[in-house]
Amino acid sequence: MTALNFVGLLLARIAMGPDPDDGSFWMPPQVSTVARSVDWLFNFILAISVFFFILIVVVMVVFVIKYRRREGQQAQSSPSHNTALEITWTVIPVIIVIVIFFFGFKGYLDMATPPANAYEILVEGQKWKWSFNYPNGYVDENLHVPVDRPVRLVMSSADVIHSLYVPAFRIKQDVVPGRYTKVWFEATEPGEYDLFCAEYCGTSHSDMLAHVIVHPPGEFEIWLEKASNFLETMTPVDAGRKLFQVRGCQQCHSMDGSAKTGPTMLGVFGRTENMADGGTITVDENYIRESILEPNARVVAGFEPVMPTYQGRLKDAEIMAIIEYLKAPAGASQEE
Ligand code: HEC
Ligand SMILES: [Cu+2]
Repeated sequence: MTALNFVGLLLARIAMGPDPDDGSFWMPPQVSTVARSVDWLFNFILAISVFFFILIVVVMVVFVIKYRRREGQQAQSSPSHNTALEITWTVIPVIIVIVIFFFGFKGYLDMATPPANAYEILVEGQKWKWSFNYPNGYVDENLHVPVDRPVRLVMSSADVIHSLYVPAFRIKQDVVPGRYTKVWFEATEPGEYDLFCAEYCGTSHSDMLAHVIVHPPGEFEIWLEKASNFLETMTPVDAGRKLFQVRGCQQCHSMDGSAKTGPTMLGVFGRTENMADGGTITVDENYIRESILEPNARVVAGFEPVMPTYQGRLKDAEIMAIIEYLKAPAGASQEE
């Protein structure tokens, strides 16, 4: 974005004025039960900082001018001590800091303690894709939730540290390999919101995006039911294409012949591949299955062994669908 564009956008934004649905000038809309108190504390700290910044700078400038060194005047030795002044500038900040701590800690406790009846969704971060695992086993690339119902996310990472961030909900939580982290929220307004990875996690970190879809009352269950049936309602090739996209394969494997982090999947089936150990293989169903479940068993020459295992994460029927997709002629593969 050029500087001029940016200024243009900024002016347009100011001209539009405040729009409650759209958030404030620098804040996204408030769409969770905690958003209001987070913003309140943020604005409180901001106001205090602005107040003291102006106070200190103004006093500094006044003093610099008033007490500057002048021709023919002797510098005076400064008084060593002013008890009243020192107590004042200690006590006032202590009180402010205690108030900030009180509201910050109270907000933290609210955000760290999910209600017992929260709906649980398992989240997995991997380079560079989020997967959201619903209680019936269905996995989606976006976070779908019902409105006005507490939702708890239990999160882990397949590789490096990621961080789940939903600005409209004012929640952010690291997602760490080898342990589970949790975060919860209750969405207050149906709609579609952004979800980001907020921890730099490598080459395509900035592509690690998803949507949060907050469903109006009653519609979440209908969506889940319909979405979960994709293996029955789609052809294996279509289901495989969906899985290839939703489960993050396409972040590392292109369908256009170019190599990314992993080899291209264009025409992979039947291809003769040189392996890192010097041997060769011909790609068939069993080899693809092995590559998905034990990616490091045989590594393709020229690539790093960085593919995460999908053991326990993809069902047999899903692996079958992916194989069918990779077998399909290029035309079928390239369709969106
Ligand atoms: C983080 C990047 C990454 C992700 C995500 C990933 N892969 Fe891979 N994949 C690789 C790399 C790198 C290789 C080559 C090294 C190796 O063989 O382990 C590879 C190898 C393969 C191979 C063997 C290819 C050949 O030419 O012999 C297949 C098949 C494969 N992946 C399928 C998949 C599928 C299906 C998914 C999704 C379910 C997936 N990969 C997800 C990085 C990834
Ligand atoms: Cu990430």
